[in-house]
Amino acid sequence: MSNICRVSGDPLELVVDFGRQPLGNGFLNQEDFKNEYFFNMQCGFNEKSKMFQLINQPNPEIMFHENYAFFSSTSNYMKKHFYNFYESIINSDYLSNDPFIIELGCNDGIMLENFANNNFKHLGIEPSKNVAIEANKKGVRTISDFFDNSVANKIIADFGQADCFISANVMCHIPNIHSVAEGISKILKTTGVLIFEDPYLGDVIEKTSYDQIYDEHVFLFSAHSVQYLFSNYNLELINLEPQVTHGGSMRYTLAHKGMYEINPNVKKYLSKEKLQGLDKVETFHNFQSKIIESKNKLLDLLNSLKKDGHQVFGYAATSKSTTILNYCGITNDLIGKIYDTTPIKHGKFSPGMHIPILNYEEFKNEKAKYGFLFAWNHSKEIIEKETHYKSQGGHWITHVPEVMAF
Ligand code: JHZ
Repeated sequence: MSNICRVSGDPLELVVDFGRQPLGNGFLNQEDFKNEYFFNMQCGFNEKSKMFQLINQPNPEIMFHENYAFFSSTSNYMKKHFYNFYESIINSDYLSNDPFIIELGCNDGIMLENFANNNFKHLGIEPSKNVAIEANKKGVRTISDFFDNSVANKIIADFGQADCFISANVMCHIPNIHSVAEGISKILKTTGVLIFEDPYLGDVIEKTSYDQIYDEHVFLFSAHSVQYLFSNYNLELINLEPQVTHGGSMRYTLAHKGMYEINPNVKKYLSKEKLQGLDKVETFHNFQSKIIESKNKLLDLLNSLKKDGHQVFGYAATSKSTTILNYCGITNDLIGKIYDTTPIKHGKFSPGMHIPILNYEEFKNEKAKYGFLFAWNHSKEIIEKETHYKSQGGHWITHVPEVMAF
């Protein structure tokens, strides 16, 4: 275990401790219970880099492999979001006449297929082989690799430099971020831009959405920490655009220093972050207290429902649910099953607490009156889809922005 900031190299201060946790996406069969992988999930903060991060993280090969359980295209809303993202790029001033777009962590091609379908020169880089195969099937040219500075050299030699290097919900997964940032700075043309989005630290603190923290998310970024990190490679923040996705994300645009005008949003969000205390370690000690409060309220609610004879089910076996279930110690007498749309998860059990994952098709026969909305970030889409459940007297439970049943 190393408690050194991955960005500044200074010591990290321990701010949040979740104890022993399994892999967020480690859905498993019964015969694998005895060999299940656990690690000590603690978070640290460093006031120099302003980077909130896991103190130790499992090796990438343990998390991202040929059986990786997350396929991006499970949400229609996200498909639309990535189409809009694509449109904003092609309508921007950043592209040359024959632009080359690279996406880091393209998953099953949910974003790049928009470029591929419209004949843009593109390349996806995706370490999980099974999802990379799906992307290639869709006509998205994808290589399966972990991107870093040396892979950047190879891509430049084979394909040339990029106009636009994009990534969504990926950068915050990468521990060797310096090598990635260095690779990006050289892969970008002089006029090239890096545009990426990830769950935003400001939203996580505001909503106490601590379930955004699990093995895969080694960092939770803010404008301050992104600015600090990329300034080492002469890349400057030129825009910040908040997104509603994943419970509150931020889209960061960076370019070689001095190439573009800086949007006023950069100043605005940096000031807002100072007011919120995202640059100060005390904020994160307070965050730990709020997490404990949220956990206690959730357990009170689930225990009182159990006492009243209710059987609660879970809706969507998200990675986030792994943190809630294991940190709160929610056993299958409190939540008996979880419905999910991803075939690879069906018939398996949730990491750590071993709650059975059922095919979403069976949800239509569900009679229970309380369901925990583990995909609270997709609540608009889900509530619209499941009006039937509510109209028959069903209630959703959430812990964001506070614990409640509605
Ligand atoms: P969702 C993943 O997190 C993992 P997760 C990863 N680390 C990351 O950063 C984000 O995504 C981007 C199910 N579902 O999107 C399908 C339903 O069953 O919140 C999936 O199993 N019904 C890469 O897992 C899971 O939810 C539905 O109607 O927390 C995906 O959950 C919907 C919308 C989803 O991401």
